[in-house]
Amino acid sequence: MHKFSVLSVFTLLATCAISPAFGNPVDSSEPLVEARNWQHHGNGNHHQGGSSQHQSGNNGHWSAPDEKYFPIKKASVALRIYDENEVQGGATNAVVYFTQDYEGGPVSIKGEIVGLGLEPNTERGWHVHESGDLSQGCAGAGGHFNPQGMNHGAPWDHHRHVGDLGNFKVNEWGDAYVDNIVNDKMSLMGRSSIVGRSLVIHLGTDDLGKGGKPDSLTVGASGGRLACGVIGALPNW
Ligand SMILES: [Cu+2]
Ligand SMILES: [Zn+2]
Repeated sequence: MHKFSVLSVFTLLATCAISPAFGNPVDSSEPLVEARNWQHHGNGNHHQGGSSQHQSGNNGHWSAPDEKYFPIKKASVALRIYDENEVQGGATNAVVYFTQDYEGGPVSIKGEIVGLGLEPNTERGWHVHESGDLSQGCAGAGGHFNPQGMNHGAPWDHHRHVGDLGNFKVNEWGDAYVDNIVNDKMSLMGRSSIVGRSLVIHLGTDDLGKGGKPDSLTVGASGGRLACGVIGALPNW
């Protein structure tokens, strides 16, 4: 009995000594919570009113504002016609959109490749090229985007460049409308990200690597570069 009461005195003292130590983290966490709430309010008031309010209720942490930007789910490219004498490029109405619903998922492509004066009733090659520097025109786009070090191929080949999109069909008026194109090699984030690289529209038809020409296995013998643009990120809403 005597032993127990000594023990309980010790326990009592120990508890008193420890409890202020427990108090500290609780006190210091208060400003953190305030900062988080402030972050949500700032975001909600300036940009998205209702939906952000809803998210802060569900999450209550930093990730809600990030979801507007990460992962990147949408990107677009406005195409410009370049020629040797006009490095700035001529604006067109041609635009292509890329969407990726989740990281690691396929990229869907749709767009209106119009106003480029394409030869009617043909197929024309297009690819994502490795560089986004078009200060010297489409030549600055470099080679096909090829982070896996493979030969050029068709978009349905396993062995191909990540940037290989094959050909699109040009209608009788010289325009092309592409939709529901799905590519499972390219991405909008990570090692295979096409954001910040360029989309190039060619004057010739891509032989998909099977033409046996000197440049079939590098560029599909697609001919010169008619138009190009830098693929840029879009916010998720
Ligand atoms: Cu190309
Ligand atoms: Zn290629």
